[in-house]
This record gives sequence, structure tokens and C-alpha cells, in this order.
Amino acid sequence: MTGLKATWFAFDVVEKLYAMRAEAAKADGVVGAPAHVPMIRTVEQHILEQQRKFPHATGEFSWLLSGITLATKIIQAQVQRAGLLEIIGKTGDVNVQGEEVQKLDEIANKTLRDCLAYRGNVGILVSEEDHSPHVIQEAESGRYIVLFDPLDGSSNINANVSIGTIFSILQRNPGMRDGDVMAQILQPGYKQVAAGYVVYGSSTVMAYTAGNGVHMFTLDPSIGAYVLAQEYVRMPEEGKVYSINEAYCAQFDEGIQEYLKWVKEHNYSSRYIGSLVADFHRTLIRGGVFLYPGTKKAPGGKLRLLYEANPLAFVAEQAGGVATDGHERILDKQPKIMHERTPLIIGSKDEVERVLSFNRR
Ligand code: AFP
Repeated sequence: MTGLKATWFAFDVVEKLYAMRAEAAKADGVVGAPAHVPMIRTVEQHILEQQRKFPHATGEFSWLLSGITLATKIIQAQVQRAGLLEIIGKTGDVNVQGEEVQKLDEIANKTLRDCLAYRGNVGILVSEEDHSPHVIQEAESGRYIVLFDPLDGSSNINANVSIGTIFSILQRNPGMRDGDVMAQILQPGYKQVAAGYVVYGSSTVMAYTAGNGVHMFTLDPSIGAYVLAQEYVRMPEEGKVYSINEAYCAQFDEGIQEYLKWVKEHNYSSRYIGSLVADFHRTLIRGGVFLYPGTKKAPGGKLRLLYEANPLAFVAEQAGGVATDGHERILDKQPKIMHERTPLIIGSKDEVERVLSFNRR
């Protein structure tokens, strides 16, 4: 069975399962059971529908995205088991970012690699956890490059705090030599063809954009499928919530310090989880602003441009939000190195603009 046929077969199975559940609910006299079977839409189905809007689309892209959804379902199943002896805790290694590697970091990294390396169209995989990119020998000239943070917020695992996976997809620049791997990877964020994230929280939620709005899905664990929750998600234009690690306040520049004084005089709430993906997800849904500015110790910020800031900036902009490093639009930044860090101010349009207005004073 080809990849596409297999995908359609999977839709069919999922729809039949939903139909059976609806019938069973009706037979049990469940109040509110639908009189007819509702059309459920899985993420794969949604991607194919979106793809049909582009007459020259080949289906390759949906095949690639289904590799990501498969990987995140496997990771989710492992995250659910966090706390069990063989997967909890640190590996004893320190990653290229200088952070202690958690066992689940390693599992998530390997799962993404395994699920994407054999798609046939992924030529290069770039992970936040690895020193260098993986060029897939079997698909050396594969047209897509996938960059990911396999388990964002992983230092929170043992406290059962929401964590997530963030991904970004680039196309190879056809004008470049295949061998020039680093030049292929170091593309500015506006060149992303798709990006998104999964939050492993009270439920597992996926949001993605392929440049035509942001679409959100919830994993239905009973059937193992991401089911459409909301299409064309919009981020509220304002929101009186700020999200920052305020412990570093004395290290921020004057503009940010002034902004932090201002919010306290204007009835704002503070929310900070410490997992970017979860803080961003809340900001996308409820509005507000997330800030991780440069500090005196780390003037270039902490968050990674290619695996964190770029994909979330793409999602934010597609939902009507804004993402900047305080001076420049995130998506315009030309990366110089693979693990480049950046300050990040991201969220509702009016709130980000307000932060920037303090920078200009
Ligand atoms: P970990 O993946 O090591 O937990 O780091 C998470 C993160 O990169 C990002 O998700 C958070 O927003 C940020 O670090 C939190 O950093 P602070 O602990 O300095 O606030």
C-alpha cells in the first residue's frame, strides 16, 4: 500500500470507529448523542484537504507531516509513562546546549529521527539535541529539511508540567549544491513551508501552519488520532497577561524593566510555566505576551532560533500575532549558526507593540 492509500485507509477506519461509537451512544440512550454520524476530520485528512487547494501539490508534504504526527503520538505515549523507572531521570549526559539530557529527551529525539528518516523525501534532520545535522543517506537529495526541539521544557518532566515538541520544515534551496548542508539549513524563518508544535498537557494538542492559517487538533486517545478542534485559529489582539521569568529582572535592559513596572500598575496577570511550548500555547489561545529577553549574562537570549523561535513565530504570525527579538522580526533573522539563540518577545499584536514602545522611550 502506498503512503497516500494507507492514509486514506486510516481515515476510513477512524470514521467507522466514530460511527460505531455514535451508534452505541444512541443505543445506550446517551442524551445529546448525535442523530447522524458527525464528519470528524483527522489531521492527515485536513492536510490533504488543504493540499487539494494547490493544484500542483504532490502529496509528498502530507506524507512528511504524517511522520511527525506518528512520532508525537509515540512520544505522547512515553510522556504518559513518565515516572516509571526506566524512563524517568537524567541520562548523565550534557547536550550541545550545555543542558542535562533527560531520558525522555533521548527517546523523543530518536523517535522523531526514526519516524522521519525513512519517509523518502526528508533529506536532512536537525535536532536541538544533536551536535550536527543528520543527512539521510537513503534520501540524500530529499527536498525537505525538518528541524525540531524533540521535548521542549524537559527539565519540568519530573514535576508533571506540560512539555511539548516543536517542529519547523524548510525546503532545500534548489540553487544550492546538495553537499552544502549548513547553507541549506541556515535559512531565515520566513522561508519555512510549515511549522507547528504539540503540547503534552491535560490533553495532547497539535497546532500547525503551512502558511494558510493555524489549525488545531486534539489527540483522541481512544482511537489514536488527532481530531480537528479549530481551524484558522486567531490569537486575541490584546490580553492582559505577561509571561516572563521575572527572577532575571535586574538583568534585563531598561525598556523591559520599565514595561514590567507598567504592567503591575495596570492590572495585568503573570503566568509562567517554564516550558515555552506551553506558555506559547496559552498565549495563542488567551492572548498576552511571552518574553525571554537577553540578560546581562546572556545578551543573545536563551531560546533557539531554528527550533523554537522560528516555528512559533510562524504560527504566531499566521494567527495574527507578532514575534520579534526586540529589534527585528524573528522571521527575518538570518541564522549564522545551527544552534543560534535569540531573545524572543511573542504574542498578541497590541501587547508586543506595547513592549516595543518601552524599548523606544
Ligand atoms: P528545558 O527544555 O531545558 O526545560 O528548557 C526549557 C526552555 O528552553 C523553554 O522551554 C523555557 O521557556 C525556558 O527554557 C525556561 O528557561 P528559564 O528556566 O531560564 O526560565
